[in-house]
Amino acid sequence: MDSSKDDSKDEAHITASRRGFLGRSAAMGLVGVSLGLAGCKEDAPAKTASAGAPAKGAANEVAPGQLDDYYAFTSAGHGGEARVIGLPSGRTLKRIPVFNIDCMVGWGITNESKAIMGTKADGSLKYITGDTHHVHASYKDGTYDGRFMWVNDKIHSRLARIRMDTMECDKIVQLPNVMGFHGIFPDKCDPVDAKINYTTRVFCGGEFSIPLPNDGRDLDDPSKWGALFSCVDASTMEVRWQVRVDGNMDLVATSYDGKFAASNQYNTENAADLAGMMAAERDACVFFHVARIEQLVKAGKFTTIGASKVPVVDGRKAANADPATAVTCYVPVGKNPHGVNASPDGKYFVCSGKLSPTATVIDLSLVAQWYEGKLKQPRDAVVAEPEIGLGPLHTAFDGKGNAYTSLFLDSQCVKWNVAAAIAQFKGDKNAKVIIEKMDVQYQPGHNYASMGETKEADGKYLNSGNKFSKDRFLPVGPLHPETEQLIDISGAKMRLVADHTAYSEPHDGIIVRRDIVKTRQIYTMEDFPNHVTPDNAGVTRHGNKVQVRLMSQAPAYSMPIIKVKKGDEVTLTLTNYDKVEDLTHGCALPTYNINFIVNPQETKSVTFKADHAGAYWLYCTHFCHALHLEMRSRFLVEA
Ligand code: CUK
Ligand code: CUA
Ligand code: CA
Repeated sequence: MDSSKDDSKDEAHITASRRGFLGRSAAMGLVGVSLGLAGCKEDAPAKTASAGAPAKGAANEVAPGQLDDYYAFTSAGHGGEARVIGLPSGRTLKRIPVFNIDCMVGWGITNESKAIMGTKADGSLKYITGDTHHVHASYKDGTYDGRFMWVNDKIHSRLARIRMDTMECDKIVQLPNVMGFHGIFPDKCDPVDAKINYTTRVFCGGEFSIPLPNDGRDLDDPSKWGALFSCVDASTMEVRWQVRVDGNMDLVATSYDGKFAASNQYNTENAADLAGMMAAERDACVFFHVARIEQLVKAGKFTTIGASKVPVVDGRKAANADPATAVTCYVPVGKNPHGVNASPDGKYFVCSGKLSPTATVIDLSLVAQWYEGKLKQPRDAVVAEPEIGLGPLHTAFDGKGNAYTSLFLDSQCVKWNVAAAIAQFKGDKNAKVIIEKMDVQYQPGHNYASMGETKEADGKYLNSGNKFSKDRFLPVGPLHPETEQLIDISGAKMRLVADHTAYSEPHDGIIVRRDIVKTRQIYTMEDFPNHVTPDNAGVTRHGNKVQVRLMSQAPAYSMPIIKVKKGDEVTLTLTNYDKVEDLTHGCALPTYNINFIVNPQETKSVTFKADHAGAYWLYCTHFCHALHLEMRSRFLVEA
């Protein structure tokens, strides 16, 4: 069944928001949009699902016992984690805690995870919240190499790295002097040494302007505030350098040759309020010349900000007017753009207008020409600007020359042809730019295609991450889940093949072919320096500091009785001696907030004060054996 145009009520709402959007000033338009959403909720029939029933013999069918073809790695918004989903089935495979506390695995509870997350002087976590928007993986030869993923934290401006073999976070770094760290993208090649054809840098866009340094100065004068673009070393996870820009930075994209990173800017006005941020007719996509920035850093031509030692290069417009020395190039794009995406042929970046119904196509070779003094104006690097629909946000690619842009206000996905858009821009009136518009349910944010951000874009699936599911699922109280809609893009027409629920609120994600991901099933005990051995297992005391070294092997812990004294500072270390795949044990200690798991051959530890006298059953939480319930020890705290 075709998914389009059979929900008249929703159509009425879309028309209303269209009117609201176009018929008044831009500011009023936004008000119209939000009213439109509220109205829509009341209008929508609660019990009948609307358009878009999957075709018979659904293309997402993965029979019981069969494995998916793709992994989707997604962000989780203010849930603070990352997620792993199998596609096309939509099966949730894993939640990877990153900036959030997760008592299933003990993330934020064990000493090892706390060390990664960062602690205060008293050992408690520095932050317990996170806001992840963008997940991107490491590259080699223009495609994923299965080593790492990175995810941003918008609240506290942190970048986390996730190992793809264990799918666990192993490092987190905080960006100095940055607030609202939003877009990220790994580089795909070194800008100077083409032999380094793999990811060695991760670029991070800072969205909010703040006083630099943010120590109480200039509070009443936002015109003095600024935003920084940061480069993080992919292996050490240290911040290498930063660039101060005019305006803000939203999303980030990188070129396949490593020469450029770019970020779209919706606030070139440098405004501090809504009306001001929408004042200009055009905003920009700022292109960073990576090699020149690193030359300046090497030559010592940088400043530092406050207590941070990270080199900061000036990328503001006034300092970068001369193409011969510039490190930034501001290419004008449609009003308040959202999203910048690189086409898999390596030629173009596409910025969506958000407040303009257009997408701006920028030719990277022309940006390079501007830097060489061969192009008059940065705006001459724009080679197409097709009208594609209302509220365009993010663009995905199929590797066959087509782009798929999410249209938030129209609740649609528009498929358009990049070459046709360029021809139309040059004056070809017969160019057929828009190929198809498909309704999605509803208000899409990010979309992403299978392998779409690599040279191996395969044009099989597109995921539309929709911000409102409304009537698509059983209601579960005031907060509905979101919809991830899987669209088959392999044929001439787009075909909706599945609705998957998503717990609020994922933003960006990537779809990776399963053969690229090589996971590890059993840890190596020696990789944990604190692993417990039969020789050092037991209880040892130094003053009031007590080490409890415990081993697990189904269905028992190595000590049936553990005795400490009230007031002791206890460090409990647990090594899982089971070697069978998936034979994981848990460790919970009532009253003391201890709750974590140890996978086969893994070691974890916790430190706590034994401040309550009594008997506490230390028990296994993870079903491991027929005698799982019997797997417990007496933890005795003497008064
Ligand atoms: S942003 Cu979420 S819909 Cu943070 Cu990538 Cu566009
Ligand atoms: Cu060990 Cu359950
Ligand atoms: Ca603007």
